[in-house]
Amino acid sequence: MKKQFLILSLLLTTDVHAQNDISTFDGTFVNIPSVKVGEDVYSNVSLELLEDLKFKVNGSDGAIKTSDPALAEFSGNELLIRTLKHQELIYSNLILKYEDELEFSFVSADVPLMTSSSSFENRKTDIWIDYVSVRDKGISEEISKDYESCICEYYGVVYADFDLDGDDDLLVSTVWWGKGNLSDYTLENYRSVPVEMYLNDGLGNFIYTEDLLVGAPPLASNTRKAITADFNGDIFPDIFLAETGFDGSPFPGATPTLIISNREGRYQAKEIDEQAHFMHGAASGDIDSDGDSDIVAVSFDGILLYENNGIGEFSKSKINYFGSPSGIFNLEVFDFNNDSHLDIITTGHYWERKTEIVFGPGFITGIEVENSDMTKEHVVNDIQFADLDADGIKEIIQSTTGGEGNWYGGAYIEIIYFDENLEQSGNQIVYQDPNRKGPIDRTFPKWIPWLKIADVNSDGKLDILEDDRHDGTTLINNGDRNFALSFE
Ligand SMILES: [Ca+2]
Ligand SMILES: [Ca+2]
Ligand SMILES: [Ca+2]
Ligand SMILES: [Ca+2]
Repeated sequence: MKKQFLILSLLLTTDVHAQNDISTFDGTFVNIPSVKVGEDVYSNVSLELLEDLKFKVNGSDGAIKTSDPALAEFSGNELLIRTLKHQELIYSNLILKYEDELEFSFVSADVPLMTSSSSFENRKTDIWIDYVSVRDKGISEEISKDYESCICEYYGVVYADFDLDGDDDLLVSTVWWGKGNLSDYTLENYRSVPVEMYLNDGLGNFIYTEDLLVGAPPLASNTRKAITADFNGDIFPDIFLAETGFDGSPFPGATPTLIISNREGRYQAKEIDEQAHFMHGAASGDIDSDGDSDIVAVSFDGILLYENNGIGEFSKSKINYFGSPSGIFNLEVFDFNNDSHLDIITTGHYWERKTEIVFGPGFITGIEVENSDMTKEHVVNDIQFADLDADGIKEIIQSTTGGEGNWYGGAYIEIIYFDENLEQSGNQIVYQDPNRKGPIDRTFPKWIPWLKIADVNSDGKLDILEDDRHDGTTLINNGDRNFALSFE
């Protein structure tokens, strides 16, 4: 009996440690590790469920005075519980109204969009927007003035439910290009620029906000790719920016930026690497299968692995397989061979280095991907994976543009087919415009930085879209590997 009790209390202790920083509901009791009441924070507040969605305070471990953020907040009238785990279900923004005699009644709660540990999965969203028009004009003019920048193009766009109200919000990270004609693009003039957060009002409008940020918006240095996953395991989606820094000789690089949530769902920048890297791409996923989201990044210093300890602290190593990173500029992390281990897919200057799929968990073997003759001299900007022809095998869908001699000239979309043994079985160029013009104030969408795979006409078949809706490049999947091109 005694022994059983010991085991039970050990289990409970372990459980409390593991669940330490998340509010839970076990069907009877709500446990909230920290509740802010005025200037006090109460720890381990327990509420018992009574009838009719009423709760009664069951006890707590007492209060300390602290300005630390807390998981819940009591205003005197209402108790706001920001996140709550009940078995596998997650609720957010729970509001309980104070009745009296330490009793509360349930008012409302949200169900947040789920965040995968895979940044590739987190690229998927119902939203399809024009990158430039979604930005708040006042804010882009202010940044443009304060930072002497045209901010005429950008690649850092993340869709995530930052306020956990069930719809995707946006984070946009622009780049500094001076006046835009490169006349003033020097290391001396070069600036980092603030990121912009927009909340979805549920009606398709994106409202600029700094309310979810601790202090001023973080500055970013030429963000080439922005990714999202919940790196610290608190349900709020976090952001990692792969930044190149000044994009010219001597390529000094930049320290990569993590924008991470606290207990109140407010965000701040955190340095996870004191070394500057010229980082052109990144993706995240649970590379080491320990339950958290690790980051793989391509840099001039190699293909880097930032291994997460579960609370958003990372240790860096290099993935030796790739050797010199020369020619590699973009990557994704995806389980290509369906063995439930994530694989790393690298690409970039195809003529220098072919696209490679390197298999996890060991990352000691890989296969090369053959481009069609038309795209062998190209830069591969983005790779997507989807089963477009419904044969149960995923295709690679890639966006390419001109390489040496015709840098970033033209836009192309190519599908690469594989058979059941993962042998490459065909290439298909589904879109090509070598002279694509695009708007005069931007260098894209002359080329296509990001693709989007979605069933845009709701016929059950996945279509290929340009992620930036400005031109709205659309390839409607008619089945049988037949695609019809249109523009929104
Ligand atoms: Ca939202
Ligand atoms: Ca988080
Ligand atoms: Ca991991
Ligand atoms: Ca795999």
